[in-house]
Amino acid sequence: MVSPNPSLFFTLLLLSVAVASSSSSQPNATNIGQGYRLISVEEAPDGGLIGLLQVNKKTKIYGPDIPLLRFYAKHETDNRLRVQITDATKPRWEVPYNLLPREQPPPLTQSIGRKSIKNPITVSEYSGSELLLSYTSNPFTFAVKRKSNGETLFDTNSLFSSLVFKDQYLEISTKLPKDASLYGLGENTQPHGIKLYPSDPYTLYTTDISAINLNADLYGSHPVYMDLRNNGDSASAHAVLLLNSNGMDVFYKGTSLTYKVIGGVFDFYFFSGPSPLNVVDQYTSFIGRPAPMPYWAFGFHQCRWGYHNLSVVEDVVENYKKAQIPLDVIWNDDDHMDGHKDFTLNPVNYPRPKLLNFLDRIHKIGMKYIVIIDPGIAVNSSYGVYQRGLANDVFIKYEGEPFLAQVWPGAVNFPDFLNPKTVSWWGDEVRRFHELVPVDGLWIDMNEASNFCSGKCKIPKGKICPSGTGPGWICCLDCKNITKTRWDDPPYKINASGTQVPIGYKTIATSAVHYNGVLEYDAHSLYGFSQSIATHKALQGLQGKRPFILSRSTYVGSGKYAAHWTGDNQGTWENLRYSISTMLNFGIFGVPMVGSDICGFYPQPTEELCNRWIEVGAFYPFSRDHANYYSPRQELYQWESVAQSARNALGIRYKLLPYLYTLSYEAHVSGAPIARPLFFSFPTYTECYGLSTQFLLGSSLMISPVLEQGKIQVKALFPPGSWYSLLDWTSTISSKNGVYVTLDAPLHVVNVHLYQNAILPMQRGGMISKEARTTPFTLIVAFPAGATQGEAKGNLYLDEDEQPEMQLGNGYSTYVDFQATVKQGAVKVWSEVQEGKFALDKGFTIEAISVLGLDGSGVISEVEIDGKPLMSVTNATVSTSQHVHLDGENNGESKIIMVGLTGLNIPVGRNFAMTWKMG
Ligand code: MIG
Repeated sequence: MVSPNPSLFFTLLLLSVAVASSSSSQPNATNIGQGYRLISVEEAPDGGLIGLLQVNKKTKIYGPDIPLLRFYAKHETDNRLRVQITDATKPRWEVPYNLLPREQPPPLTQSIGRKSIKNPITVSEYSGSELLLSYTSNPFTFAVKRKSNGETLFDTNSLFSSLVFKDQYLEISTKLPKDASLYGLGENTQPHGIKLYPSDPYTLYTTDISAINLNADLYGSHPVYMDLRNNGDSASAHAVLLLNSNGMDVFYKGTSLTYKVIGGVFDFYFFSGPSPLNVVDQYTSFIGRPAPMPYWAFGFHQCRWGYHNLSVVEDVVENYKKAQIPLDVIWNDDDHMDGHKDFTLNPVNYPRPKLLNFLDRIHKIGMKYIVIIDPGIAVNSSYGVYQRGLANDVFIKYEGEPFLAQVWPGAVNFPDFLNPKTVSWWGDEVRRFHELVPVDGLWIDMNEASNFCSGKCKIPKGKICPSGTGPGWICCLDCKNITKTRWDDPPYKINASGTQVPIGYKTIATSAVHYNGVLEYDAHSLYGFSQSIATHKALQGLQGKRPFILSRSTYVGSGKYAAHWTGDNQGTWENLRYSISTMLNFGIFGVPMVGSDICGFYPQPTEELCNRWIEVGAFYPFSRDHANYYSPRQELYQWESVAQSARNALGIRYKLLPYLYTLSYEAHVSGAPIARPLFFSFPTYTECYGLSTQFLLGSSLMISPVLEQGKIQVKALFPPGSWYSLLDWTSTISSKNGVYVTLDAPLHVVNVHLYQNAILPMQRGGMISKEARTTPFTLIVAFPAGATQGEAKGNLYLDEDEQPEMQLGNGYSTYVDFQATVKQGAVKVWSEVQEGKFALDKGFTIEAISVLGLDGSGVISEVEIDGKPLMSVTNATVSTSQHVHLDGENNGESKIIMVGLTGLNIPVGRNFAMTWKMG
């Protein structure tokens, strides 16, 4: 041994001091071992690959190394590769297979690889799909390549970090090319917009800290990212999921990404894309397709904390009507409850007979009613829900007793949704409540889970804890910190709450125990997910309807059961901007039904901000105005100017409902997000990779809102091609290479543009979705501006929207493909209908068709429908108009023609074809 050079030693010492005093107080966690070596490998009985890994040199940092690991890889489909690394000798915690159904790896008893590795530097390959796996033996590293273009997607062969696998600390890194654009890793509020920014750790651990905390571990956990790379003329996207529910820090440094996870296993799933839509399709086919949503869920929702009694609620509904602002769903926060207890009604403020009468009235016109439920069940011997819970032994335990916490009703216990008995008890409580109050959906809040206390608590003797709002959130139980176990005080501290608080802070103690001995330490981030599944099951069992659930906490797979809102935001311009990025991320997470509290939760928005917010919020997939107890009232009618903006923006939304609903069908069958970043439609157009101030609904409708105070113009990016303004269809912007254009945007105006090659089905709109959906359709057909050749496509899905399934083939749905072509002046617009019976029975008709972007003099001839002259159709009229078309790049102007056909009466449920000639 050479003794260290004293001056070098001194420098090292200084360095380590510098590291220790930097933002993280942890020891520098890189290079803490020398990794593992592959000692044997063989083909698994299921066609996968199994290898054994032996640790190279043991270290004690963060606990002893697990000496022998099993490495398992499998091409599960042509576009999905799984790579799992776990202890070779005993099972470790994994996301339960019943919560997230998926293939099981071979049992560990089969893991003794027989073919021993002779040459320690072999690079071997395991192929079989678009994703190629290669690995090195010593140190063991693996890489995933795309077969078709040789691109390396993931590569753990890193100079600065080797594979580390301890009981409570797992580390692995991948290299990334400098120009990769990454999206995902949430839930967090990203000040830099949707594209991940090399910065602080992205910490994933479900936590009730308000959404105003930037870059912190918010309500949900989604350890998945999409990586989009541009190769000049083409681009390709893939996704990487680390299926692990333990707390983790993910460090994205631009050219590398390092996972530091405090438990479970490495279970990577690679999805090959190559388009962003392919990626979400592959991802949701694995984690579960987004839940079907009832039609009314796309209407506007009004909520608030602090509707003190039923008259206030009735008044809100009445005022929406008076102000002629659409409203589908009215919500109650915990104000309807008796002493803040779940599944109860306050007999004074929400007397049941009056509430039932109110619900009867609103249900008759098609409106819906949703209330909140918190997971904490009041500890109260005269409360039936609690009594039955105790009798069925449904609660999470600590030292053999139900774990005691405090939320709004005071002392509470938390149901353990991993326990099948809890799931049936919960179903029964939901059913009983539904008999008491026929709610149309449930809002599950505080399910991170949120607790006003920390540690082990007792009900204080001789002290009455306040319940409810105000002082209700101050912990009043007698609590002791729990630090004695390694679950409460793990060796590696994730950046919990953005400040490295203990992981049991204001939640369930991490040494508490679930069903079958599962530790809260492992299952923490699954709480809201497991509650969503139980609630979904409960609601589905009632009346056989399509459930609507809104959940604050989410995990991988939550979208199959629930919608999500982004939690407690602020009424500020920054928060309006952040809402777009979070919404777009949730589309990638497979939770497309998402929105933020419109006008902000707290504090009070300015009037101008609320105007602009409804102009964005009218295009959130889930569109709800919600406010805090302590905020002044902020229903859209509270300001005349906001009411006007709401009438305009929600007016557009209600005309677009058939489009939104069709998008929700696409989401359900293929995972396609409803609200999407622009790069989903323009993956090779790098200018839009980080764009977070505009977004698309579906593939073709672009929203370019005002997001800054005092602005009456907005500078918007228009990707290559032609765009038509929805305001009047007459202004067009087009460019060959994409262009920024400054648009007028007075206070009441939000700019929405339709892209070329699209056919948009619209209806007349209305005040309630139920009535809007019976109105006749107009088809907007958008060709490339002035092109002599072009085509356009669109589709429409209709069904009996409260049936549990959303699919064709059930006898209560219709699907229509709309198509159009223009070729040397000959225009054809037609439809191909599948299962037209539903649309015919309902009497849906098309009353008008507008065709945009045509070339010619404006005179048209030989108009025919289904081979007969149009004039034989009563009331049909044909009009043409000339419009100025702006070439955004050359500031040139040209004329284009719009053809309008009105007075039509074409059944949606039957194929039609319409043709004419442009003069
Ligand atoms: O600690 O139910 O995010 O939307 O109004 C607050 C009261 C509890 C948090 C939710 C918010 C809701 C509030 N809840």
